[in-house]
Amino acid sequence: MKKTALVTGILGQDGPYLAKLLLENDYKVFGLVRRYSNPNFSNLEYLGLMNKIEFVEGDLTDESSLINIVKNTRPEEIYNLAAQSFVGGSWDQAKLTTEVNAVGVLFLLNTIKFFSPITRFYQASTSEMFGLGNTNGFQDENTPFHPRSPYGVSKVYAYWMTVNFRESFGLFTCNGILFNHESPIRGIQFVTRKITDGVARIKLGLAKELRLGNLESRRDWGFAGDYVEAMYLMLQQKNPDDYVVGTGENHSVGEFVEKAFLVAGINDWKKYVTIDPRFKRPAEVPNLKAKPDKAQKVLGWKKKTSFDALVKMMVEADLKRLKSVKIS
Ligand code: NAP
Ligand code: F7E
Repeated sequence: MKKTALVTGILGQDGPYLAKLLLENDYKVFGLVRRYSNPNFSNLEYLGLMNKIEFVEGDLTDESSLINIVKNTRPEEIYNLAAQSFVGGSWDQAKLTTEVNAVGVLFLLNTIKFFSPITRFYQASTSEMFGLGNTNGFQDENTPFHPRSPYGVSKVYAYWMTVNFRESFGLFTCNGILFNHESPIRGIQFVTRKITDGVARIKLGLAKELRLGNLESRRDWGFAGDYVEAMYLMLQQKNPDDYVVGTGENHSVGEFVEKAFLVAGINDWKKYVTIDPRFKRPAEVPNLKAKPDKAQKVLGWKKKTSFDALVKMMVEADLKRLKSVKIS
């Protein structure tokens, strides 16, 4: 018998990479999609996964839709990847961010508790919860939370609810505290993809400049394809627990920009970059760097893709995509 998993956020960045891994492990994968007039399946198409997922319609803000889905599909594992995940937009849409990222997780946990208590649950927690909690060094499972955005605050609520349902009701619930992870299907608003798309456009003569905000902040960037393995491994353990997942090294936004221009063969990147205050945040998270020792020791997880390889992969993918659009 195939194992079954429900993946929320199946159309985002991580959903397709996780679905690919689950399918390779012979799972039947249900993917939760919101109702749209014109849904966008391009990320699943990019990984060649169309027709391999069974779609179920629902929304994290609608508890009855979640109950229906869980009762009908009885998944052994639920990976909750759905979120309003853009930090920069979370100040202007704080209520929506809270409803999806915090209350939506409570709905899912209640659904599991009442209708499928044997289901194992993965919550997509984030390094944004650390915020200012230890900005000089690294962050691990013992670092205090000090979120700096409505997004970070909403994720702290979901983190503790996930822990609380484990401690209160004995459910198998895990938090993966993942640091930034990127790929060629990263959303275009996030800084890495905005940079690699912008660089490719400049290289191909489709744009003259790239407008960015704070170039100083430092992130621990890894490849999404590596990180979904850690999600999967968490739900295969004997006991549920919470894990920090990252590469253990970080770089500034400016370093990412410089490297991306170099991949495209452009040395004088400063000629093309304009600082635009519109892209600066009311409160910034200046410095994130993971100490993923626990994930390495308990899960046996390790990053496979280097920073340089990640930047190269993303720039080359955007060049290829834009060239094909230009010709047709
Ligand atoms: P993403 O590309 O923004 O995907 C998020 C998905 O959530 C989208 O497919 C979106 O659906 C869906 N969604 C939004 N609101 C929903 C709702 N009300 N009901 C159902 N689905 C909804 O995010 P990602 O980069 O794949 O990240 C996956 C998860 O990991 C998120 O929870 C994020 O907060 C968390 N996380 C990400 C990172 C990272 O660096 N990528 C790091 C730590 C944690 P539509 O496609 O319909 O818009
Ligand atoms: O910003 C700076 C910005 O939007 C990274 C999400 O997946 O990872 C992501 O959140 C940094 C910040 O990601 C621009 O100020 C400069 O310091 O790519 P980002 P994020 O905020 O780190 C975490 C782990 C998540 O959980 C989130 O869901 O880059 N920055 N200039 C800029 N950022 C953007 N977006 N656009 C700029 O023009």
